[in-house]
Amino acid sequence: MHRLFQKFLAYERWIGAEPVGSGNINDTYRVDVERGGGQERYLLQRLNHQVFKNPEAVARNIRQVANWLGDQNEEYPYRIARPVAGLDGADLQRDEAGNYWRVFTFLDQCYTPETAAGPEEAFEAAKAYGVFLRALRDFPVGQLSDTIPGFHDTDLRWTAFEKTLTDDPAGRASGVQDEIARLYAAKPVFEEISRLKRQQDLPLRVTHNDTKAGNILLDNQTRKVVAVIDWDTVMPGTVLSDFGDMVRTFAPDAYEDAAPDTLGLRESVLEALQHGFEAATGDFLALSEKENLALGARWIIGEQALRFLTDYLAGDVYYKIRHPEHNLIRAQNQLRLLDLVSIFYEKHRR
Ligand code: GN1
Ligand code: MG
Repeated sequence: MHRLFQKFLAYERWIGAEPVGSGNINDTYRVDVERGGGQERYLLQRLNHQVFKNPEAVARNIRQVANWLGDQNEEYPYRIARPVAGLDGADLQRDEAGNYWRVFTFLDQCYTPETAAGPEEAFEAAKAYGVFLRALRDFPVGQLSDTIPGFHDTDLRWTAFEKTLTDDPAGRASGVQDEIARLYAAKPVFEEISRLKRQQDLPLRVTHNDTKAGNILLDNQTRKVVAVIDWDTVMPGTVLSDFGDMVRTFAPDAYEDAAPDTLGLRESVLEALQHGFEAATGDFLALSEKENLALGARWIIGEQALRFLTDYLAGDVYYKIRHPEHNLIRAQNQLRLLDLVSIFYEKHRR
């Protein structure tokens, strides 16, 4: 690994590399080196080029967004994990096997709130994701590439699911009939999103598209937001999915791969997310966006169930798994969460 890192920076001594984070796609390491007489820490990451089929587009997007946010001063008060260019000037460097690697500055003394977040942290995190959207609201959206084409295209996701179901390459379809039925029961949510998009009721904005709890860094001491990280999917989209992914990952009382039957919804956290998000975005979002945040939450939870179940049926080709039923448990967990969130919004109709 040190040979690879040498393509990015000249240093005196390699101290070591440790895997960090809980990403399902890329491989991430913390690297310590001695450089210029002191110890320095970086983030080294292999970008999964099966998932991100155009790695250069990802790197270009991230550069542009980092430059833009870096220029925003108090409009964007958070730290930026900046891409570190290689010695040849390119952000991406290849290894012998053809993998793509990149380096970012490391943000130290932080933690991700994942399931431990209380309402205060959830409020801060939702505000930060909102400030991120706000600071990018005038960014020329056409300058960003779709790093994963059709990433939140609900029609495309359903087509992929139904094709995998028909092909049944792993012979798993007969065992998941209940989950399939539950997904079909949620289809009206997806259709409503499709309809809003078709009618162009949702402005196309620069969105983050992976606003999970694990992509917020909080300060170990102050518990305030230090940074919004993982910009691989920052691209044109709708804010509904950014709100939705927050609800999906902050509001449940356990991880997305926890046993579904004991999963609970933390209503105070969900409400804090709503308030935090509105505090940052209330002055620029369109009414069609504000009115459909709850729909966004149900959509993204349903979509995630669909994606996990598709991957289970496909034989686990997309997400990293730790055991054969991992994707199935994840799908069941998301289906259960969808029920809980739908009941919540039914109760608290605005
Ligand atoms: C993946 O790798 P990570 O954790 O950043 C996925 C997200 C999913 C998430 C589910 C590019 O994100 O869309 O919501 O797993 N990223 C991609 O945990 O597919
Ligand atoms: Mg990600």
